[in-house]
Amino acid sequence: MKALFPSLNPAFRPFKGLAAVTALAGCGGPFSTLDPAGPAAQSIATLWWVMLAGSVVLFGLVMVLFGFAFLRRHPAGDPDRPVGQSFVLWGGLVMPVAVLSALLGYGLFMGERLVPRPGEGVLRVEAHARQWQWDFAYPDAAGAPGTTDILHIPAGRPVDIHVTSADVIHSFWAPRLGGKIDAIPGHTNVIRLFADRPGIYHGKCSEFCGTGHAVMGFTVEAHDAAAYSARLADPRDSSTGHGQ
Ligand SMILES: [Cu+2]
Repeated sequence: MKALFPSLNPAFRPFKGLAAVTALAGCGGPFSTLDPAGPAAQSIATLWWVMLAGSVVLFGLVMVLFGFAFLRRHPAGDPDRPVGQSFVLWGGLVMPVAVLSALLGYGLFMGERLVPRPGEGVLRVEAHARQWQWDFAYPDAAGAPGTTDILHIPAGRPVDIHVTSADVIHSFWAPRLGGKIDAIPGHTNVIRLFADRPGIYHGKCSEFCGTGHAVMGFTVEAHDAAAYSARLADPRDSSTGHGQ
């Protein structure tokens, strides 16, 4: 940094560390998409890294061409002849179309893999959003009481969350376990979660839904198979973890 910015005012030096911390703050923590705990979240993290690499490559190529445009001179003896038509064609059209098409194709391929499709062993859970909490129901576990703001899932097994809302639009998001999906009144959307290991994971409403939006969080508890059945059978689990 010192070689790049030799004249940096000493008054601004403390902010270099602050800028680095700010830039890296989103890379960790319980809501980090870059710390996946299952295959769906892993696909999203991989897609993010590929998109970042693609954008860095494209930015680098544009900067090279930008510098090249400054250094290039008019052909000798013909100052009126337009310069760089092929340069504009290849650098301004062909290159970005090729790079962006590759990224688009990869994004569509990865997005297709995240679509929940009927399959063996997929568990169904219902998530009902309302201002400002999440109610979960377990229709595949007969007699299991519902839970509020705590979602129980088995680890090592795909779980389809059928998401809807009782009032306004919310959005269901457990970043370490999968993507996000809107909770829409009168409509049900489905998203598939998968936790590799038992553990505690965190989720949030990710669509502004009113004054309580900031505390509209939930916890996902992933259990091994035996513990999952035991937890759902225990009525004391219908507890409230509102605001977590
Ligand atoms: Cu919200």
